[in-house]
Amino acid sequence: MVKKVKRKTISLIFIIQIMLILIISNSQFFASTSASSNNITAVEPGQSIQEAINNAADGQTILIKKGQYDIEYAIIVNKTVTLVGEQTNETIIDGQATATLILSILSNEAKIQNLTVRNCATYGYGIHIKNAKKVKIQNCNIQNCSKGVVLTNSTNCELSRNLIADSKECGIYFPMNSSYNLVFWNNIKNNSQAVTIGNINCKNNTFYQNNFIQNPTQTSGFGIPNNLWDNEYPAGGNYWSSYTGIDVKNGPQQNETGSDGIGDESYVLYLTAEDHYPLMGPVHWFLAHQMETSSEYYVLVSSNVSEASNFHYGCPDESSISFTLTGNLNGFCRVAISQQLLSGDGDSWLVTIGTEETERTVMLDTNYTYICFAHNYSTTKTVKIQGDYCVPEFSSSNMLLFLAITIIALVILKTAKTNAITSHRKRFQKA
Ligand SMILES: [Ca+2]
Repeated sequence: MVKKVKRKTISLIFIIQIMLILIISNSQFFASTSASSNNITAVEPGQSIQEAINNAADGQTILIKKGQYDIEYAIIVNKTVTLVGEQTNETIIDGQATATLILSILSNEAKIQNLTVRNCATYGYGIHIKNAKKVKIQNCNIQNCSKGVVLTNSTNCELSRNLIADSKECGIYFPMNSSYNLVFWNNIKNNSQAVTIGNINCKNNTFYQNNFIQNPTQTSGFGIPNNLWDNEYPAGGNYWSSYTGIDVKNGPQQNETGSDGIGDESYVLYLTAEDHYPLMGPVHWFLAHQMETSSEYYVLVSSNVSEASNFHYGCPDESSISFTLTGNLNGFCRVAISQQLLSGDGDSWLVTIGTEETERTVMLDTNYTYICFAHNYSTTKTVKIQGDYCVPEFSSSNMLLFLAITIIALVILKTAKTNAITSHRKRFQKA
């Protein structure tokens, strides 16, 4: 009898654990389906994005389906909502050269993701963040406006992974009182001026690991010197297509022998401002792994002569990443890997190009490992970088849940066993 109960309970533990594994592995699916019924509303071409915002509650996500949305007047985001396009290049909000503003962001912690915002009227703004904090603009294309993104009296906002291009006046504009904003991993391209900081009361905004490409004026305005144009060493500053320096030294002072993918001389901006660590090659960022919506892990590849593509994250089969380099292959490559994604024991990192192991230098800061190596090949090659540990399959919260369920199951087993022994004894005593 006791054995029977025990077997039954062990089966129960296994069933619970298998169910748990299935739930964890499908957690994103469950999250998205439950969210779609409660927290996500969708807008399709022909419907009004403004109406969806008006009907939304704070915290809601508005999914904008692929297609073109022509507008005449600004869409006003006055709630803490997330506007997310289905696909950046194919989800287009078009000002038809008549809208003087396309997206007006007035609310704290609003998020704009995966949208193309384009074609403002003369002197028009693409996105204007006004009197707001902690707004995020991510993975958007902002094109063909007079000013691409404007921040007025706004702090702690984040612009990342955007393309800001073809602005008649400037790509990013800080007219007044906007401080402590972060601008990183953006392509800022073909704008008359890339960044204009008009007022000295715009301070401590940090610009790093952006690609400033073919902007006739990279930076302008009296506020430029009050802001930060690099993220120290070894994270570095930005890629400037107009930088002409060389790279044969490394270290925080750039006085040690050997290149590191960072220009040996500062890039001098407007007035006294400098990017102390200009990158020698444009940065490509790859989303390597997404555990939960809040945990995204990136790898950045920067090369002075080659294009990186076909990115692959090898976990859990092996603790590695790989990518292909094409183009003129006689140059260097600098790879930044999130330490939460992939880490190594001290100097154990292994870099292979094709099948050959190559020399590399390894540097660390709080969040990233920076690996630099030269490549000197005439054909397209696959680069593989191997560390020791990759991000585990279960997040810590899931592990705790797993542990809790196991403990509960063990308690059930123990209770069932005790009950079985007690009833067996009672029956024995009666007999
Ligand atoms: Ca250097």
